[in-house]
Amino acid sequence: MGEREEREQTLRAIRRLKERLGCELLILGHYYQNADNLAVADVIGDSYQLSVTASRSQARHIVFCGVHFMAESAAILARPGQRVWLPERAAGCPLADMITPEGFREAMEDLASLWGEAPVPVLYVNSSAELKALAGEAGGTCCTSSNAAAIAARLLGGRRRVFFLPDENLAWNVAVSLGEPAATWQAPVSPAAEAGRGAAGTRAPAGELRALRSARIAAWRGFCPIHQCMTVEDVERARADHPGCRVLVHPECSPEVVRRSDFAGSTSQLLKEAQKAGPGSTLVIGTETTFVRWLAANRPGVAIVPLRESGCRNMARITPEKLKAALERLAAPGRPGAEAGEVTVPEAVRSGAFQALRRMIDYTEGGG
Ligand code: CIZ
Repeated sequence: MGEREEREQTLRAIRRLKERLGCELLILGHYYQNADNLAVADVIGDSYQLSVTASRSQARHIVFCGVHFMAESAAILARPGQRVWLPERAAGCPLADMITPEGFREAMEDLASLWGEAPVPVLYVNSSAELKALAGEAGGTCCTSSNAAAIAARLLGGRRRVFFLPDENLAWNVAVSLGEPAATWQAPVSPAAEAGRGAAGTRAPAGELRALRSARIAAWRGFCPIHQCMTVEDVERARADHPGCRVLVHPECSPEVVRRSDFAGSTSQLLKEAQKAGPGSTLVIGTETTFVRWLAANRPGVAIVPLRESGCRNMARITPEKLKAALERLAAPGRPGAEAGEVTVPEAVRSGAFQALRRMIDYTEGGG
């Protein structure tokens, strides 16, 4: 059997399983998923849209075609009795792994002493449930790239200083868009360690420390490898290769790349820009390649090309075969458990994490 025929067969099997499971099942597909998974998903969206959909769904089984933190967010927001499944456990997020609870606590304490007030943590949803719980318990909120600037503006307008984490580029891009002073937080080095390195005894050059003291936005030093690799040279090359093109990038790209682009926005905002583009126009898009190709396939008449080939390997782990296997386990008699890819969050973590996600949704939907 050819590859295409095999794929068609898998998709037919998925559709049969969906029919069997009926309204018990909801398949969520993130925009970075392969086109086959998106073709069988019930709802397609970015992580914010999908977490809101999950929170409103009545389905008993939510199968998340995305990465672990997204399924975890759905599990945090789930109603009693709802269960969330990830077809491949190893689908993680390197950015989410760039901050630990210890790092969070250390930075929060240090900023509180530098600023003379506790910062409000604004935690990107690309983070673990444990981090979300810490942010929620500290009075903070989650954000995504589609609402980060609005949430920061609201908090800063209430005269609070914010600590954005873990994506440094997003933090700086928000600060630039709001015209707010920002600085990246660095871990203090103990005097003993400094002495061992023969350094002068401060943790950062005095200028950097001054900048941090007067900043209203502090950033954690994390990055998304998919977007971090996009460069100013890529933008210049795109303009030379496609005269008259518009360059659209994701705000996880560096501020230099954003400054040289025509538009920066979240995945769903990039989609809207592509939908608005006139026939015959050319868009060069700096974000995850699978998504850019999906946009190109769904927007005939507009030339859409990636700024740079940069695919998310973790998203690609959720193949149609793995999705089919996950549905087979749900449709089989008996009760599937953790070994079948269930994503659960302990209650002690869930309550704080729920607060952080709920604040984001309330701020964004106008209820908070
Ligand atoms: O939050 C998401 O879904 C991602 C990964 C990016 C975005 O901009 O929506």
